[in-house]
Amino acid sequence: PLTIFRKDYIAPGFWVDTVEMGFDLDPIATHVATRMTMRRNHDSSEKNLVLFGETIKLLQLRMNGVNLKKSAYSIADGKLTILNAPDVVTLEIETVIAAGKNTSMSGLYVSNGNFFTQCEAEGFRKITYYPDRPDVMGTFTIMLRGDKKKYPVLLSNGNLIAEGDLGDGRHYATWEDPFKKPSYLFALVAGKLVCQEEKYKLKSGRKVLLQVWVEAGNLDKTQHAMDSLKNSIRWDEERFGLELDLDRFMIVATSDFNMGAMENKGLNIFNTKYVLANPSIATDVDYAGIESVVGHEYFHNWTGNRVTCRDWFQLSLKEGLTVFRDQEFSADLVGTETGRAVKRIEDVRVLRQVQFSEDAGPMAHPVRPDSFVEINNFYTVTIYEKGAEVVRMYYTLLGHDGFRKGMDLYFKRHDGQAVACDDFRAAMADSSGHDLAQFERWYSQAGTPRVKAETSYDADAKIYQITLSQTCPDTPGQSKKLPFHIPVAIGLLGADGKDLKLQLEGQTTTSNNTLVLELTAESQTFRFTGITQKPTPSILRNFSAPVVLEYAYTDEELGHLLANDSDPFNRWEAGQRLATRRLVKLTNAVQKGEELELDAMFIEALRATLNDTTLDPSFREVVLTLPSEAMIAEEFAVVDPQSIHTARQFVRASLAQHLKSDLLSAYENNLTPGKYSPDAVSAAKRGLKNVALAYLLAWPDDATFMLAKTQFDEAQNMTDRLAALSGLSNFSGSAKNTKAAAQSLQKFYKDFKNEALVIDKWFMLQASAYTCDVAKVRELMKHSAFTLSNPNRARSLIFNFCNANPARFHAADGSGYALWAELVIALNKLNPQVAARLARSLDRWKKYPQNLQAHMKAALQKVAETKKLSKDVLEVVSKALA
Ligand code: B3K
Ligand code: ZN
Repeated sequence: PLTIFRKDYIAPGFWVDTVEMGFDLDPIATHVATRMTMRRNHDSSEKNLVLFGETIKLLQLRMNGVNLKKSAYSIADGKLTILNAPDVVTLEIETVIAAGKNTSMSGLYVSNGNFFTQCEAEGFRKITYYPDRPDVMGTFTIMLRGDKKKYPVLLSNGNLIAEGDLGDGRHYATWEDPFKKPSYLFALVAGKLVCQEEKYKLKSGRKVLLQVWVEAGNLDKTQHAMDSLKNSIRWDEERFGLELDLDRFMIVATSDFNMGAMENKGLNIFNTKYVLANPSIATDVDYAGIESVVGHEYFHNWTGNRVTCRDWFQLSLKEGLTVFRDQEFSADLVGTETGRAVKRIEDVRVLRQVQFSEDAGPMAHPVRPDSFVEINNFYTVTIYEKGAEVVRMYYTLLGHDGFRKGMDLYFKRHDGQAVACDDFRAAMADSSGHDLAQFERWYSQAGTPRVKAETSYDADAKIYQITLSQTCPDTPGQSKKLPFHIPVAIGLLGADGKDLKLQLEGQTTTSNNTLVLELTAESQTFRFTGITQKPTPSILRNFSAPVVLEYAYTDEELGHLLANDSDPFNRWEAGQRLATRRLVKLTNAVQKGEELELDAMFIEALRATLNDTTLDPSFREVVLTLPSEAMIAEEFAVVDPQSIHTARQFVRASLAQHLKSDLLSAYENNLTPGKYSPDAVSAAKRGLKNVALAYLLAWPDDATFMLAKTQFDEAQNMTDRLAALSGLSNFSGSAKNTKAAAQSLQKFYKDFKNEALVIDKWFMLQASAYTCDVAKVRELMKHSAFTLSNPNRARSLIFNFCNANPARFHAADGSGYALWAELVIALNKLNPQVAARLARSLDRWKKYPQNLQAHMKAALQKVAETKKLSKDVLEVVSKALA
């Protein structure tokens, strides 16, 4: 398939001014009539008028009032090219779409009898022929026509300017979006929906209409999304001075959606998973997820919609920045310093576990890629989460106010434009005077940099010296990386655990706690003066850069940091380092058949944290949570998933055994009786209590079993119910109790069989349990509630098994990979985007032992050789095999 290169960017040959469209909605054949006015871009080397179109039938094409003869244009490879078009053009196009048969969930499609669209990145071309690229922006007026009974609600972007009856059982609605936008932000929704709505007063006093649209029966689950939307609007006003620019803002939920949500102008379309919540179906994690995704899509209204991307290589311009904004939004809403740190820890966990792994695999790409085959494959953790880290580094380098000035300049310069990552960097540099030239490499070079620290202390001179050196591994197509501009936030702890005063030799700036060092060379030495005792360094505070930090800490130093560091992130990090060290050693011991033992130092360090009631429960929870099996795998050149699992289970059981009474008290002391509330304080208590419960079940007896069983039976909310069920379904105790656990699982299904999002959890929980092997997955696939064609359901069972149950997925006989290949091939026919996501589960196949590699390679080849493979899947598997 064709590779598209960033260097080949050419400005569009024609601009679009206005677009008028009429839709006659019908699942079998939706007719779309489009009229658009265009004018030549004299600055472009593209002389032809080029439109894109895919999977649609062209009925008519008129230019400036005249039907175009077949000889006046050509259609090939998804492009319609009109030769010798005049400078000013009105095009009229009539197309037909078989929306009811569109299982790709891109373009116009039908879900539960309702129409939805998904146009990012290139779905609009499945609706009409159009210059479907983000740098072409037009003003859209949309008329929707459809059966009154089947499609009582007709929605599109912007403002409703007319509606009425058509007399033939149909009705119409006309929508006008006052802002020019690229086609990827177009949306329509039509069908049977109901809404919760509210008039909301902006800071400026202007009133706007907010709506959350769902299927009938779900109106008891929209309040949290509405609250999150109002919080988002207020936060963007307060933190960035950005106001909602529309009179009406709508969120619509659909259960068939390829990703989380989509920021279409004024008409955000959401996966139900990120809208619907009430205490009986949603967990604390779900509530937090809804808040952050509602925020994310809302924040796109400025970072993405008002200022958009020139081309898809610049995707991180809007995604990295908007993820940074939603992370800050969630952190600000929690409010406390520890709350912020815990949010940071959760975000860094995802980055390390998923993005670092992507960066080390065959799909590694820079934050601003140089090429792609299928753009939908590049909505990645690198573009999103690493992109957010890159934005966060500006924030760290320029400070709170400096960053805000940069944002202000960015909007001042680029409102209404389609721009590039370099334009954002220029705004940050020009507004602050900070030299950010070398910072460009964060956009152009892939791979996770490694920063090595070495220290020495000169007691006589009272100088503490730290040498930082950086390297970055080769990635596909890139070797010999140049040094990055890396902010390294550092503090030095004295023996009493307090921060020492920092003064860099030859510099005037001092700090009572943290200084940000700027590492720009391959290796640099920094000298702190006036240091009267040998300190313990706290390096990369708050994870100031997306790098791997290597420093030869002793266990004593880590214990000191875990007990005292004023930077809660590094306090947590110290605990993780202690744990990782032990997990690696124990994994090796498992492989050698040696006896396993957990040392007292580690157990006591965790006991102290668990019992320290001055610490926020959410912080104690994250310290107590061991690195995941996937994180431990990253420590090995050759990964042995079974041994990792055994070692980790051993550590969990040992901790449970030694900390039993402490865990029981943590459980008892963090109950949240009374009415459920998803607020941070109650959620933190539930989190700690449920982590304690999970540990207790790792060293089970009848009493802990009963504790879990009772929690399950009597739970007043989904957080507690699911946590108990998860503990029970991972339970390995007496036969009688195991049977009771299985009954709980059945009861859960019966109680919630009409709540799709809960049934997703039911599949998810089973798929990721160690008790679930390949045969069990196959059995679950036959369950009447399972279907591959709903992405949420496919993800809940299949993706969770392939990605979150490594010890079972990597079965020695290769049966996990055979299942994977079968499902990638099946999904490829239905939904290439979802198939390509699943295809990535074998990315890291070269990290496994020879026998597993052979099975994985065979599975990859089987997929690669499949006929009619989408370019989505083809790109992923061919890069893996390259
Ligand atoms: N911008 C969309 C993602 C579109 C994915 C297209 N395959 C959601 C978001 O990032 O907010
Ligand atoms: Zn986004």
